Amino acid sequence: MGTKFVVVSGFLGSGKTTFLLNFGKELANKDVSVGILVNDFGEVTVDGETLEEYDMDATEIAQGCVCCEVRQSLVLSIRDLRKAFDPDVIILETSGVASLVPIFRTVDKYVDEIKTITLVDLARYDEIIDAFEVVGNQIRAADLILLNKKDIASEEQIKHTKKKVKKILDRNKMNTEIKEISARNGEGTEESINLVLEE
Ligand SMILES: Nc1nc2c(ncn2[C@@H]2O[C@H](COP(=O)(O)OP(=O)(O)O)[C@@H](O)[C@H]2O)c(=O)[nH]1
Ligand SMILES: [Mg+2]
Repeated sequence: MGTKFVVVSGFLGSGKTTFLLNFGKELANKDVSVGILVNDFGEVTVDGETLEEYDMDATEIAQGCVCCEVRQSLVLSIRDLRKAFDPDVIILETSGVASLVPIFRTVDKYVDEIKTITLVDLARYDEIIDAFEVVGNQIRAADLILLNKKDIASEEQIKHTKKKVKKILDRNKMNTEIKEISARNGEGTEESINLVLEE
């Protein structure tokens, strides 16, 4: 199989790192080799030992956002990963405010396929969506939407957020799969693996 590139997007604190560590481990368990690129500075750090244990290799792209000023280092990081061990899957954790279209354009000619997974924080959706247009973009660009932190969200919050996300999709005549998960409990990996490994 050629290199598949998975963009994990979502606002700062939505649970991207928490999710992608579980996702990467599950892929590794299926003998899929994984390289991870991180362009975010959240609460959960990507810990080298965890990654090594599962044959994953992580590179941090610091000093700027990969969607704009450090596009070149994104390309270089992909090349380095491919040279080092040619992973089946490269997962990029975007910075919470990244625009995705410039990333797709940058990466397109270096990978075989791009899939985007967007995390949405159920507990904080309202305050974020109204303030940041980029969240709408992340939802529209997604191939799979994971509504995260269902373990701490109320029924009301889940219903409300789902409705708002659906509205954005409907407006754009999109029918993207939406799943409520708790990344902390390791959920969402199965749907993501299906998305990435489907032919
Ligand atoms: N309750 C709960 N907290 C979560 C969940 N997923 C992530 N978090 C917490 O949310 C915070 C931000 O998570 P992180 O993965 O760093 O988000 P990122 O900034 O998008 O990478 C951390 O304190 C996580 O432990 C979840 O499913 N439930
Ligand atoms: Mg993070």
